[in-house]
Amino acid sequence: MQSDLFHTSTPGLQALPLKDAQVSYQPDWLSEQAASTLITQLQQSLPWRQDTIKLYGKSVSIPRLQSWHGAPHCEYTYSGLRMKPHPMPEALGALQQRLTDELGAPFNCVLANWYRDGQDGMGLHADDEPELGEEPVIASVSLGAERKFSFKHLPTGERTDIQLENGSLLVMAGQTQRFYHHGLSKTRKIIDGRINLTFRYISPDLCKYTSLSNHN
Ligand SMILES: O=C(O)CCC(=O)C(=O)O
Repeated sequence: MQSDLFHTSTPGLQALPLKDAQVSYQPDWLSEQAASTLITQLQQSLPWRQDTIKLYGKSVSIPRLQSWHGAPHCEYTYSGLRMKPHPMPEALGALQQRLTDELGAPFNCVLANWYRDGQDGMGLHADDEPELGEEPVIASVSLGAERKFSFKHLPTGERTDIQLENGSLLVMAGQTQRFYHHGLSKTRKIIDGRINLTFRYISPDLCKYTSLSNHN
């Protein structure tokens, strides 16, 4: 369980009022300038791919590009897709170190998602793969176009939407993955791109498990 280590009192991070969850948000974790420079750099340098996953028995292309980076043991599986990590690029390693220092929680891998425009998105899901352990701390950095991010409270179906701004940090911890699904809805109104970086920690002891979760 990582949440005991997580600094909820980190200056700049504000707790969001979501019951049964530990979610906090900082709109300006990176300056606008730093976020704009970084998105261009990552678009040009990461080994982006559009993967195909099995969903309810059918092969479908996921509606975004992605790139998985981290320590060599950090293999990650979702919806039948097994990803071997690329090495952590310097720019992402620097963000990972800053998050570890500020939040007091360890991180050793990152999933980069590139939503090319509003018609790319991610279906509702929980980051509850066994290799992430119980009560994972997930630190999510947003670059580029502002997008609506939704939480669905599983016991009641209640939805909470928040706007994820350029340069923002969203942290999900505690029982968030147990009580909520989260996702990024599609919209025709946005034509600009967005990159999201979700930093996670995979324990070397847990990475042998295979994930059961399904999302597109
Ligand atoms: O793009 C986002 O903000 C969400 C990414 C996400 O939910 C995930 O990587 O599991």
